[in-house]
Amino acid sequence: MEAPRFTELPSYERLKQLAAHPIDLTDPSALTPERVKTFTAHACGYQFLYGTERVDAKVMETLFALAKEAHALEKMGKMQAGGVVNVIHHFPSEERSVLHTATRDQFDHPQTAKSAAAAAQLAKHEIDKLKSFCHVVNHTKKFNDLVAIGIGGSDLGPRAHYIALEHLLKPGRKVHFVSNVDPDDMAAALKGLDLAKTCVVVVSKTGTTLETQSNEEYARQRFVEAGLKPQRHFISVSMKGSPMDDPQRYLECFYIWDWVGGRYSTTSMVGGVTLGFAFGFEVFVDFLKGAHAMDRVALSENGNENLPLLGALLSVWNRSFLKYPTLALIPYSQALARYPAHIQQVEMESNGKHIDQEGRFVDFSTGPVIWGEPGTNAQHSFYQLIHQGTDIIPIEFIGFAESQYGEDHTFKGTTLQQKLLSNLFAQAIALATGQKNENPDKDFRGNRPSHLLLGKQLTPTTLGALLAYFEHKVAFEGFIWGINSFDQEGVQLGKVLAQRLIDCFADPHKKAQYPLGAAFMDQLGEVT
Ligand code: G6Q
Repeated sequence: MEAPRFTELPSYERLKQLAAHPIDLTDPSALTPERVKTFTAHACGYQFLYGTERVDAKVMETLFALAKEAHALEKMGKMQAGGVVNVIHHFPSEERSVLHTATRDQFDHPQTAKSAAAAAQLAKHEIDKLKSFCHVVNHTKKFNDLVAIGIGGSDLGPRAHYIALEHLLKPGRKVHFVSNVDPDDMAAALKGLDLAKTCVVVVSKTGTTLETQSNEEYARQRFVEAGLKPQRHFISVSMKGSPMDDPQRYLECFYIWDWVGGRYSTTSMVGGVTLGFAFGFEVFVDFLKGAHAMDRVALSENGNENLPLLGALLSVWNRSFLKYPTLALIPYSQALARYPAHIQQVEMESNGKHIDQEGRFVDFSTGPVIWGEPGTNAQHSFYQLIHQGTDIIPIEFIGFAESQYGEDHTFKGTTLQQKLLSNLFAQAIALATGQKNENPDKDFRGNRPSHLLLGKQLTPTTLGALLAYFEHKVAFEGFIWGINSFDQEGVQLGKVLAQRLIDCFADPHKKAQYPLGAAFMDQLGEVT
């Protein structure tokens, strides 16, 4: 029997009606201190404040009913137990388990389901290999620098999380990321490096991504030119049996598996090698612990604790019922400067889908556009549109009570950290309540929703929990919309056409077979 469409779920119509008259946050009696307290949930060291969203108790109750009707929690349970959730019924599809949770299911309450336990065992083997690798690097002092080559899911997560923990860098270590096939990316990364003391990790799940292969060959050539043997400096992270699973070419081969999606791979060796090298093995383990704790929370039936489910429900409310097309992710934390880019991929590649899991074209809007920059910088650039523009942009804020370095300065009676937090809280309030003014240019309409994930400090553990929060939030959205959040067919067409153009560059005679591409290529000759 076919699953009902999202729009056929019993609570859908009720939510549509409720969305016609959401709470007016500009009413002075609406956003009270009591409301802020009531609409707060907490787990894994985070307070989740959503009193500034356009929801009331009735809306929340109905959203939870919607999640129940969509079997969201059962689907999360099935996913973490190794069930085949990456599937489109009635059509050929990837038909796989989705078990990034197994990569960190190494601690308390491990999954007992057979496939999940077997996956966790495989992951453990790689974690043990990483431990030895980190030990050797520490004791031989062989490498100071690591060049990490990879793209998409093999780059964004490791890069964002490396930046997030840079304050913990081991003395003398540094990581340089190369993703773009633009030759300037590699040239800039290698500039000034002592290659004799440099390790290169090539990360590609498939081992066949052209950008990554091209960059690897470029880097290998530079090592050869410097009189060094690349196989003593290069390590790979890839699937068993891929072209990069080759001990002749690599000092070490780490493995991932088809049940870890690229954008969900940060807690596998895709992120592990980079984070372990940079910060030490123990830091990586703490990161895994944090992610695992949030994995457990995502299975909880307690709506006041299950932050990923709560985040997803607010997302579904804003997207499907209030019809807001984008969501800004604004961390008030410089360490999370690249986080929006990573979560942008996690959300947009997962939920940018136009069919549901039954293969039917959807009659509702799926994943929002995700974008963002760190606050307070963002306040001095695009916040004008957020406060007074004609589109309403919901915001997901992230903030921390304490800084990472623990160093600060008092200026005009307050610390920088206090100023940072004041700005964060003020924005959430100002966006919600607005401010009336007779001068329309100074009038703020308010009712611009946001919620805030507030933690004590950004540490390896809270960072792991944050990552898993977003991964599961995105998965819950997909479960509720009834779409497959785990494939990415949408990126294939562009890749295929790019290859046809690459073939035309290699053999200009082929241009005749691809006149449209040739028309673009011909313009190169017109550039002066
Ligand atoms: C992520 C995507 C995609 C992928 C890259 C790199 O979920 O599948 O971003 O990670 O295309 O792929 P490889 O790791 O196979 O090189």
